[in-house]
Amino acid sequence: MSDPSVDGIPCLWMRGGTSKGAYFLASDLPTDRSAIDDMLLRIMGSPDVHQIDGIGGADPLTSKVAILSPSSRPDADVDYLFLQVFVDRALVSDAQGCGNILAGVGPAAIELGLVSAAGDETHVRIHMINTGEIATARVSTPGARVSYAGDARIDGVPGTHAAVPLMFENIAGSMTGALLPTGNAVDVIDGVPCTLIDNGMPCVILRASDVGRTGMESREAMDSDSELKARLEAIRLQAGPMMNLGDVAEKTVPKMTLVSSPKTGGTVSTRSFIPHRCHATIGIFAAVSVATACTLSGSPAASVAVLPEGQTLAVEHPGGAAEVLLERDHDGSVRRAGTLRTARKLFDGRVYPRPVAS
Ligand code: NQM
Repeated sequence: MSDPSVDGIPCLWMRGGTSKGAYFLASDLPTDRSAIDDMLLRIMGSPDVHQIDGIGGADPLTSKVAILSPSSRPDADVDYLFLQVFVDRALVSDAQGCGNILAGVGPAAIELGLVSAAGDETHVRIHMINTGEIATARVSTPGARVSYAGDARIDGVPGTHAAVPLMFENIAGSMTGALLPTGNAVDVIDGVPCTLIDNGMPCVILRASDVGRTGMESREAMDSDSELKARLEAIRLQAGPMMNLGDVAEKTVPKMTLVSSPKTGGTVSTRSFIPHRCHATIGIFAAVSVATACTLSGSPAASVAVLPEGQTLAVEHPGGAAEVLLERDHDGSVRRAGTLRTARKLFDGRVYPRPVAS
């Protein structure tokens, strides 16, 4: 019988948007979820703040996994399960999706032979198992091969790459059952007005000024602000059950996002906690949820946002801004959302999990 620690497992290491992760075929992994989780911890090098004995990058943004398989649904081409491998704890969570890692799924599905390239641009319909929803990615495939070269630029990633436009439909209530799981645009928790919202990602959105911050603090300043983090965690633990997420002490949702007025001509400025570290940019579904909150009159986000004339909202973050397209119905509700990402294949080979006994 083959021993993965000795023989290795096929693995693509890719950047998806502003995150990095390991992309696997489900057929190359154990079938049992707890065996998968155990193996992923040993692949990433968790639990260890440095992930020194694994391929994880010692940051939640680079300790991510996509597992791909042939689609189980007629309206999709590929199934994508996202798993967040905790850095410093022996935990693997499927309690959220990831729109940045999603950007690599279309290219990876073609590279791994799950989807055939069709013309210069291949549309890949992705069933996101975590939320049960479908995303469509457009992948550049000149000559029937994935091309990562192009002139698209996203903030948080140096240089330019092939664009991977992503579109989402019906993502409201992705994990909580409703866009506003409490039915309110504003709930007050520990005296702080918050919007508990889920348009692709469960998020708690509050004004930075309501917790005594400007919202322009750097990622590093936010990460060392233990007083703020304790306050946000206390709000988050109360918001979890209110959002139908149960006890969220060991979950990566809801995300906590501080909003303030835009500083560089965008719609709103953010600092997003995912949930215990400040994001270097912002998650894609988190950005869609924040952008949606900006359209809810009376909400903390709407009170600081500057809404554009058109459908594209720029969600500012510590590394620039993420552009979110919101297509709204006559009643103002969001029908479709989208964004533009890039992705790149970084390494294609075999990965060797730490042996079980060591
Ligand atoms: O919200 C980080 C990321 C994410 C998630 C996180 C994401 C999303 O930037 O769709 O992309 O929220 O943990 O990879």
